[in-house]
Amino acid sequence: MITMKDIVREGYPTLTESAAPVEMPPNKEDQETLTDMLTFIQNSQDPEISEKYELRPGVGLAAPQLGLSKRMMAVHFEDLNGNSYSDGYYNPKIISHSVEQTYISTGEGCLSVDREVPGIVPRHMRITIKAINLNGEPVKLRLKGYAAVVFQHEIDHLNGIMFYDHINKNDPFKTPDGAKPCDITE
Ligand code: NB4
Ligand code: NI
Repeated sequence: MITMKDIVREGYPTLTESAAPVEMPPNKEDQETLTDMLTFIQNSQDPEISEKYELRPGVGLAAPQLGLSKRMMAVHFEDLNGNSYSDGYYNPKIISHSVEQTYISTGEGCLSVDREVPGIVPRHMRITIKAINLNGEPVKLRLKGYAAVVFQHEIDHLNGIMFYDHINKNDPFKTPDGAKPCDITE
């Protein structure tokens, strides 16, 4: 099973490189890795397992965080409307996005970053992605708000981008014009 010792931290080259596409159909090793990544996230949210194995909680993980420069990511979370997302994706691609932006009001963190980096991380409010899911099926997902933010954080890792690269250096808590937070219900 994946534990925190398998997650690389800042300075590890795969975190700032653009990852390579995964050959389709995915081979056994890639299927197992992506399945293990999804299991890690589920374990990290389980009070017993996360305590036993000292796992930091997460809602997503990307293969570059395991030192693997491959375009694979997994997510396991529920958005504010109770929609749950729990799957792995090969070669996810953002095919369109809104001009409107959003952000998590409390900022973002990352399992590969062992420090707090305060500030607003502007994200697209709506994105449409195409990908191959864990079962090998092509999927097209239209995502909004919190779900869109989680997928953007993971897809950024596939392009060597860290959440803090988006924070306004001069005014970290500046909210983008017209942007609304995605984690607070009106
Ligand atoms: C990825 C997220 C950072 C911002 C928002 C959040 C947590 C991560 C990083 C967007 C994506 C990991 C991957 C959480 C968390 C809420 C849901 C359910 C019950 C605890 C869990 C806690 F743990 N980020 N951690 N950071 N990343 N919400 N939740 N809760 O997931 O670095 O690239 O279990
Ligand atoms: Ni991250």
